Amino acid sequence: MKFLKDNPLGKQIPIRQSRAYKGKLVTDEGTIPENSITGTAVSVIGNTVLAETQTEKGKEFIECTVSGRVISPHKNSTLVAVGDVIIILPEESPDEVEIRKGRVIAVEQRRTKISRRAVGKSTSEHVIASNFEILLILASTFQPSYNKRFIDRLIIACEIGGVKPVIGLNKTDLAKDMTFFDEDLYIYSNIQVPIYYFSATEGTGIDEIIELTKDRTTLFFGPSGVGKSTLVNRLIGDYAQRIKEISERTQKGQHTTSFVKMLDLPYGGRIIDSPGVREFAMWDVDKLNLAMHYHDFDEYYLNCKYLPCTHTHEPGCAVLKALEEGKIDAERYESYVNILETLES
Ligand SMILES: Nc1nc2c(ncn2[C@@H]2O[C@H](COP(=O)(O)OP(=O)(O)OP(=O)(O)O)[C@@H](O)[C@H]2O)c(=O)[nH]1
Ligand SMILES: [Zn+2]
Repeated sequence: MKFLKDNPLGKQIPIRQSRAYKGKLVTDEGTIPENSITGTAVSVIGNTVLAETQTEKGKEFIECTVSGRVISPHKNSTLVAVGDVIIILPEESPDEVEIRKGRVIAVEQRRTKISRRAVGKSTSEHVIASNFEILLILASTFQPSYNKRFIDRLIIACEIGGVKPVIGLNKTDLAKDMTFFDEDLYIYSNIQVPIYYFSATEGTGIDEIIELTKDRTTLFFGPSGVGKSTLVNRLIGDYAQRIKEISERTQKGQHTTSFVKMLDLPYGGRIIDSPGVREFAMWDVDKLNLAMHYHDFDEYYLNCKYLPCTHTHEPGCAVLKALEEGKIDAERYESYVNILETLES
């Protein structure tokens, strides 16, 4: 317990360190028992975490519960997210059990992450996954068609979370004319977001996806129907099915049809597969710093006459001027205003 020194009453008052999180006690510090082990959360369903650890026998999965007291540096945030490095206290179990059980006692600081605002709660962070390098924003040419505002939100979340965004446009086999997409997505190459064109069913462009994901951890994210499962199966095949079965068996009774999970790639590296998502409420962005995440506005926003400027109605706004002159893409500006309107401060 930390104590506050030199308080006006002349005696020591303990600083409140603990926070409650869905019935669990979350604290900043504590002691880690010697027999604990370190693992990575590969799937999280409710209070059950499937963790992967390295033992002398190789890779081992441990089915963990999250209960009681958990030591975590993260405040108002998801307690355990896929990708988190966790400290586990394993239960005593006979050697022959297929999957040992344990309890999550601590979560380490996240190196990178993708977060959105938790549904219905404007003050808490929902971490979709952590400790990975690339976000592959999946889109398709057709059924469903993509939404650039959604893509823009994810690009901002990447910048905040320290992750590199990449766009993957699937179902190129359905497109008669790819020049439309080249032009429509041109703005992203301009702001250094690479675009990968591929067809998960035909196999075209898959070598480039393999090269991109090799020896790294990549989160696959996009709306339902873009072909995420088809792509994952093409890259991994049987292994994806096996991890799904293990997760479903150990985490029985829970809603297992759609959950975030980390999978090994047979050629090295890992992917984090996530269920189809359409909505993405911004986390950790406010009205005054939003424009800084639109790098195509970089040249202009510091030249506005009045600062701070929201670039919506202010006289002498350099962003509005650039928009009028066609130097800023109208859809990108619309997407900026669209996010701005959802922010409370
Ligand atoms: N023509 C074409 N169809 C594709 C391609 N990739 C996927 N599909 C089809 O698109 C549909 C959706 O594919 P899924 O892989 O199930 O999509 P998903 O993103 O996993 O969707 P959810 O499971 O709902 O999250 C299926 O009918 C696939 O066969 C592609 O490259 N070309
Ligand atoms: Zn302005």
